[in-house]
Parts: sequence; structure tokens; C-alpha cells
Amino acid sequence: MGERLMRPGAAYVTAPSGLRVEHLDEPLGLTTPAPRLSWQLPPGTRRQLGYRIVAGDWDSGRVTSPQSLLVPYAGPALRSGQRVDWTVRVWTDAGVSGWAPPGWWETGLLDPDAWTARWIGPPDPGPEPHPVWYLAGGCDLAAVPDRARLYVTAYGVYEFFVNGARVGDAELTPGFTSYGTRLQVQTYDVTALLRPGRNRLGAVLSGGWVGWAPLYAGLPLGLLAQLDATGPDGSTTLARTGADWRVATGPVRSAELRQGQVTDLRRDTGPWRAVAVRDVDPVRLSASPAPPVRRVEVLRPVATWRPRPDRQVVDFGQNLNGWVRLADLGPAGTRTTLLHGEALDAAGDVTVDHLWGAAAHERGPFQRDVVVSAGHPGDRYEPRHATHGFRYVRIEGRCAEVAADDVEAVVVHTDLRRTGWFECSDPRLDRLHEAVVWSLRGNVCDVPTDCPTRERAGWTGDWQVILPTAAYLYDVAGFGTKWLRDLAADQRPDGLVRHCAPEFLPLGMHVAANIPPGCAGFADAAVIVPWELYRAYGDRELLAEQWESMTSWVEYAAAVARHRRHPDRAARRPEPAPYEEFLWDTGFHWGEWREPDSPSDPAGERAFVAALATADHGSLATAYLHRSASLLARAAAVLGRDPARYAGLADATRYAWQQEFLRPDGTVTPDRQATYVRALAFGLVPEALRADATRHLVRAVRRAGTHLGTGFLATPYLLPVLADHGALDLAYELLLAETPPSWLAMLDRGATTMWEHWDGVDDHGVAHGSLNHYSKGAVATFLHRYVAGIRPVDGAPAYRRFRVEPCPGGGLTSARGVLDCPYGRIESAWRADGDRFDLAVTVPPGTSCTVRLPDGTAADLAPGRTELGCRLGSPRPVHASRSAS
Ligand code: RAM
Repeated sequence: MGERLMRPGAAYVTAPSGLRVEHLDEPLGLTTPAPRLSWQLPPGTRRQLGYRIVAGDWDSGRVTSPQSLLVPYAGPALRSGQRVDWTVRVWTDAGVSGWAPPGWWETGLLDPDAWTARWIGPPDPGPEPHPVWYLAGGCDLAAVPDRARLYVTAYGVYEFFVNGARVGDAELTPGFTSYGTRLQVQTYDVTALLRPGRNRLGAVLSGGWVGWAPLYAGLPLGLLAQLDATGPDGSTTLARTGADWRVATGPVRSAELRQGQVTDLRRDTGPWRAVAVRDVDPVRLSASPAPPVRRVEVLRPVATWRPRPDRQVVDFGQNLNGWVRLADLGPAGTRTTLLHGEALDAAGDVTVDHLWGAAAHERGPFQRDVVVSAGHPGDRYEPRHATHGFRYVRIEGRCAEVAADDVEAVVVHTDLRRTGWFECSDPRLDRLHEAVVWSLRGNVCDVPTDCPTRERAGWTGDWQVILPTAAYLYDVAGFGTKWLRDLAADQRPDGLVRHCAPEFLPLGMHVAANIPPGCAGFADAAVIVPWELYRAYGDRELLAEQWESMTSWVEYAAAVARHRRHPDRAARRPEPAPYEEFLWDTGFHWGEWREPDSPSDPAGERAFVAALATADHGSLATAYLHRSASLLARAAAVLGRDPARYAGLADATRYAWQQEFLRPDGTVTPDRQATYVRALAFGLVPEALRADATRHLVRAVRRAGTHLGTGFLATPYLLPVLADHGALDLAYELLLAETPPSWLAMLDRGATTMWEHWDGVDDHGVAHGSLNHYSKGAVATFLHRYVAGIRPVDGAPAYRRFRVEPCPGGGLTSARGVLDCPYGRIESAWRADGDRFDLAVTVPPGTSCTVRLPDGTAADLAPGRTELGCRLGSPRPVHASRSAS
């Protein structure tokens, strides 16, 4: 295969490319029974008419179909550990193609019976809080194997070693899932690490998320590993964790994800003892649909100084998630303490006070690593069992100055594939975009986190808010799928969605703290996230998989709306209006959350949150019930289900909302920017009142001194809503506003990632709350979708059809957006010179695009590169020329 097919009379077409399996670049160890295969069409083609896949023993034959994404393997059932090579050729408008350069996948251990290993772990809880364990075993091989695979998982975080060499480059494995339901298994090719004779196998096991999450406090740490080696004579050797393994403590004394790691390099590993052994429990072991966490980049210091004689501060110039690597650890016994932080105090020293408020110092170690040197020249220190959120590190306890060459920051996060870029003529917006990218990078560590420092948790609201932006920057299809499985796993049988996925606190703790879950706009992530992933990646099976989770959440919220009334409303109107059964006005809700006028000091925040439990959130909650119901109706249509139930619920909730919260003059309750933005974005305002509602929104923005007033939930929609309703200039004014609250004010005050609070650094330079919270970065969607103009189209997911509709303004003279969508590269680049506007658009094969120029003219573009132009303000295009690519 791989030959190019040329038949007399048939046009010559090269081969498909970009072969992918599921949403992965490295499909090793898959546990999906029918992996889905995707490819991109050859350049120069426009449409696929058919395909033929050959995958192992399966030949699909010629299938007449335009589908080139996520085509399920339909061959003979796959065995555990089976490698399948595959290729595809396509019939297109331009002729038949050659065979694609082959792709591959390999299955992992497909059913629980394939696991013969047993869980092993320490027999007792260990010497200190958050102990770290060393586990050792071995196996004998007659010869160097032809092929060897290692399958590993753990309760805790493991690093695995074969003959002293670390296996693979994944970090913080096996990752964080809803441990009661799912545990991720990693598969490694260890062929090159094995040798004839005795082979040493070993692992370092720390608490990871098990040790960190109160929900899993009782779970014993454990390791499960199985090695399959096939010798040259076909003989197989199976090594597995079991009673013959030994356990000890060693140089890494303790590790906790948030607190940090303590390492004493003088310590040997030992004494060795027997392990505790458990049978494999029925927890479902499966491969992750997401790429692994890796060390992705290394940053050098940009400055160092001494705030006090015994302390050195290193500035890496960028807020990030990861750890510090140190060389030159000093003479034996030298103890070095590293405190990681995002902010400096008035003396120029690292502070973490802003993250926990007054309680910071009572919480004990936080973001602090300690290493004691063994005095061996060349020893390096790199903790691999805790990550921190930091830009600065304070180094204490070394008399010698740490040379800049001896310290570096290692950036650690899920190794997502970058798919989107933006640049424009205003360097401030390029910097803003870069800060958004770093905020995302700081908060994708197997789980989408709120921040990499304090909670480090998969808050539902935060992720649903940023997801569309994330999908403009990285391929988050597999990462988002993984998260949804955890959300569904942690969902209560009655549909209630927890605050975080995976959840890390027992439900009772949230209830006792008077912040019970099931919050509008947060729990609605159960519906919004699958829908947005479907739009960006076209994964219909994911929608089908989530359908039950999505609907049970909406049914839960609808039942609360039906059965409960807010006491204030009941007092005002003892006899409920008929539409009130669709008004969701009770329960605890985070609400719009973190609007500029909400308190950012700990005491003020506590009072604010306490009041949320009794407030009437009817306007916001009903808006989200409407939103989720209408998305469900659309999802039902995609899945071939009857949309009537949810279309009806969407209508009824819209009506209830209008009756209760919209007045004939277009004003809304509460009269805040977020309410207008949400109402306009979710289609709650009837056509006839949209202009009035927009006018009131504009007035609210002007009243705030031309400043935004939105919090977490409405900020992503603010600029788009203005742009869509004839107020593009105001959208640009807010985007470019330099006084707080604004995005550029954050940058002006030194932000390299988005802040949790709009006033994350106040007028006096004092930090409040987390400085690495991605939700406000959702503004980058405006840059891609409006400034560069690349927009998805409903009914044609994965950008099969899309629009390019740039909205020049704000004094920009050029902008460029690039998106590697599943079909290939989309590009929109424009330049404005005087009244002339020139645009170049690239449309990938297999897709189609409608372009709308700023003068209102529209054109349908076929795949290839097209240049268009118009006069700004003039009604006619000046030219349109197209070239195939
Ligand atoms: C904060 C988190 C998160 C937010 C919740 C409601 O503590 O950091 O960003 O979504 O609370």
C-alpha cells in the first residue's frame, strides 16, 4: 500500500493525510472496542464521495460517503494488545486518491479478565503525612524480547522504572478520575528497556489526587502493573504486581499535590518489606481518551534578587503550572526550600497570602518543595509528584547564590495539540491572547482546573465558560470527553450535578457549608460542554454517550423549578402564576460570580457567599434552564430523537422568564449588564425588544464609565452580543479599555495569565485571589470569531460548513486567525488600508465557507485560498480572486 493510484482517464489525486484514531495522536493501549478513524482529504480536492479503509484484517470495501471524521472500525473483534495498521483512500470530485501513509493503533487490556496482576501497596499508612512509597519487583527473560508492553495504573501517582530507567514521559499518572468508577491505565512500549536475565521493575508511588481529595481520604494507595513480553521464539513472559514485590520508603519523604514535595537525597531506599496485596476490584479500568500530562516547556529565569540576605527570589517572567528544576544542590546536608508563588509583597518577596487570605499561614505547607543535598556532584532535583502555580520561586537555605543556569521552571500540563492562533496589528491584543493561552496551559492538568494553586479542581462553571475558547486554541476533544465521563460518574442518580468533575469533596461537606451543588450555569456544563465539543469536533457518539447525563440534569432542574417557590415570590404572590412551574428560583447558586463590584476580600466574600444561599436567582437560573433545554432539543435532533419534550421546555421557560424578568420597555431584572447579555445571547428577548434591550445594555456599560460589569458566566458573551446588536464600536472600546475593570488593565498591572477577580491586583499593587483563573480569557473567542471572523455554523459540526465574517474596528489595521479544524487548516487574514479592506481566506478540503465582508457582500467559497476585498463603508466588492491550494 502507499502507492499512488493512476488509472487512465482518472485524475491524479495524492493521498489523504493526518490519520487519527479517536481524538489521539498516539493511540497506544486503546480500550474502545471499535476505535473511530479520521483523515483529511488530499489537497486540491473539494469533496469526498467515498472511502475505502483497510485496517488489519478489515477491508471496508468502497463506501459511498462524505464522512472522513470518526468512522468506526467495523472489522473482527479486537484482542488485547493487538496492533492494527490501517490506511485509507478516497474518491473525490477530483478523482480517486492513492492510499494514505499508514496509521496505526494498538489495544490495551480490553477486559478485566486480561488483568492477572494484583493490587499492591504499603502494609501501613506510613511514617509521615503524605508518605511516598518505593515498590520493587522483577522478572527473568531468556532473551531480549521482540515486543514488550507495560500496563500500569495506581491509586495515587506513580512513576515506573525498568532497570532503573524511567518508563515513558507522562507525568502525574494515572491522572485524576472519579476513582470510585473509573481509573485510567497507561500502556508503554518497554521493549528497549528489557534485557536477557533478571530485570528490575520498580515504582515510586505518592498520594497524588487520592492524597489530596478529601473525598478519597480512605482509599488505600496501590499500584497495579502487568508486563507482557514476547520473545523471539514466540514465548511470552508475564510479570505482574503481586505478593513477590517489596515496599520501602526512600529519598522522596513526602509529597502532596498542593503542599509540595520533600526530598532527602541522603536517604537510601529501604528497609524493604512485604507488600500488602489486594485483588483487582471491579472498578472499570480503561485508557484515557485524552493525551497525557507531560513536561512541555522549560523557562529560564528573567531576573533574580535577594529580598533578604538569606533568600533569593527567581522570576520566570510567566505565571505557569509546573515545578522547578535545580542543579548544584550544595554540599551534603544542604537544605533548600522552594516557595512557589504568583505574586510579590511590598518587600519584593514571594507571597501566597492572597490565595488563602488570613488562613494562609494556618494551612501549613503550601506550594513548598524541600530538598536536602547528598553532596553528589551532578545531582539534580526535580519533584515529579507535585505541581505548583507560580511565576516566582523563593529559594531559601542555601548560602551560595543559585546561579541562573542552575534553576529552571518546567511547564507541566496535558500535552494538548495546538490548533489555533491569532495575531493582529495591536500588540496589546497579541499580549492578551498570549495571556489567555497561558491561562489555559496553567489549568489543563489532566483535569480542567479553576487555578493551579488553591483548589486545583475541575469546577464545572469555569470549564463550560472557557471551553469554546479552548477549542479555538487546542484540540480539547479527548480532554473534554474524559472530563464529561467524570462528571457523569459523579452525578447523583436523580441528575444532580456536583460542583466539580471529578468531584473532590463529599456531598455532605458542601451541604454543611451551605453551598450545595446543582447550580445554574455551573451544573449546566453537563449540557453545554458536550454540545460545544460536538460543535467543534463533530463527535456525535459523545453526545449519545452523554445524553442520559445531559437530560437527567435538566430534568432535575426542571423538577426543582416545578416543585419549589422562592419564599419572597410566594410572599408577593401567594397564588403562583401558571408559568411559575417553569421558573427556577430556589436553591444555592454561585450566580454570575465575581462581577467587578463583588467583594474580593475573604470576609466580604464569605458574607457574599452566605447570602447566595437565600437570594432569588430566578432570572439567572431560569435563563440557564431555558438554555440547556434548547440545547437538548438541538442535541435530540442530531441524535434522531424526538426533540419535542425539550423544545417545549425551552419555550415554556422562555415564556416564564419573559413574564417575570422582562418589561415592555426592554429592561430586565436584575438591571445588570450580565442579565442583558445573557438574555440577548440566549434568545430570551423577542425580536421586537432586542434593540431596546441592547440600548439598556449600552447604557449600563456607559453608566459604569464604559467598563464591563460581567462576572464568570456572561463575560464570554459580552463583546459578541454587542457586536451582534449593532454596537461593535462599544465592543472594541471595552476590549481596548485600559482602566480597570478590563483585560488590558490586568496586563498593565503585570498579568501574564487571567485573574480570578477583575481587581486581582489592586491600585496599591496588592494581589487578591488567584492570578491564574481562565474564565475571563473567554474574551479570546471574540478575537477569533469576530476580529478574525472564523465562525462555526449550526448544523455542520467540526467546521464542515463555516463562516468567515471579520469585524474590523478598534483602529486595527490587520488581523489573522488560524484554526486547524478536524478537516484541515482554516485561515482568515485581513488588512485595512484607508478605506480598502483585503481579506484572504483558506478553506480546507471537504468543507465550505460563506464569507461576509464588512460592506455586507457575501460569497460562498470552495476549498482553497481566496482573496477578496471591498471598500470599507462602500457597498460593492473591488475584487474577488481564488486559487486552489
Ligand atoms: C472558586 C473557584 C472557582 C469558582 C468557584 C465557584 O473558589 O476558584 O473558580 O468557580 O469558587
